Amino acid sequence: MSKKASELILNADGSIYHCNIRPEQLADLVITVGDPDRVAKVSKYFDSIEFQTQKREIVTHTGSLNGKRITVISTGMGTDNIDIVLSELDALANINLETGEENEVHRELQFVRLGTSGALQRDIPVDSFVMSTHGLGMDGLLHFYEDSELVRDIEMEEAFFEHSAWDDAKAIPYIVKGSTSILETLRSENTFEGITGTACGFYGPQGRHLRLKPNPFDINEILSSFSYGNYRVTNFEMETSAIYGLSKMLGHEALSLNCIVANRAAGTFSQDSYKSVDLMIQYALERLTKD
Ligand code: R1P
Repeated sequence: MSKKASELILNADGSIYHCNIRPEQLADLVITVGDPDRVAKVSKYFDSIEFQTQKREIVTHTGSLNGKRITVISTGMGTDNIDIVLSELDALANINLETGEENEVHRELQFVRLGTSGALQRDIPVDSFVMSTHGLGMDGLLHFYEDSELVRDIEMEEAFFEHSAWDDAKAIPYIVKGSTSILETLRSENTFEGITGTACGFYGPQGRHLRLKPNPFDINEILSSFSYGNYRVTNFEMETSAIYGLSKMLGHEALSLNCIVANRAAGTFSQDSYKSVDLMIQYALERLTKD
């Protein structure tokens, strides 16, 4: 089915509307980061950079390391931006931009988020790294797509509804599993694993009380006390559930690795989060590009 100009929007140079990228400028391995300044902090470790662009908060560098081609792109904060970036990168990979037709051969992308996050469990210290076995989305994005139940873990969702007595006035939570193969690539004695809660904001939606009282006030306790089999909720951030849900619906692999900059249970914050994030970047690049 071809697309109207208002649906699949291109810039004058043929690049896609928000990301400003043409298909040949996108690598199959895509590292996503929230902070635009983090893009150069990743690509400085590349052996070479072949392409750079920026539009709004979306900064992109494509290059290679140890013979592996990589695109690193910033999404900005939140799942609304993830909807834009993931949809446009998939279009670059799987739609003929001249005809608007879907390509006959599917091109699979691998998304690895290198983010920052707050731990919800006291035993996960600041400056440690957490991989998301699942994304637990409280942002509602996936419900705007038909057939999202095909990629969601419905049984785990039901266990969470029962545990949390979730209030219907808010977006219904959804749960999607991450890529097992990328998780195994990144797993070591230096990594923690668990369900990552994805919130639609930083303050009220993550239970932070400045002047306005959050509702529910105890969202962190609701999450940290939930377990399902061997899984527990380890951390809170703002992108993973949407990355997992869209990736899976579009036929891609995705895994989030977050550096813990705060421990919400202990009330602590990293003394040097820039250094910890840099160590996470080096750790991930080494594992993603070794044979
Ligand atoms: C909030 O400070 C931002 O930091 C975290 C959250 O998910 C949110 O985007 O991730 P990034 O450091 O990757 O942006």
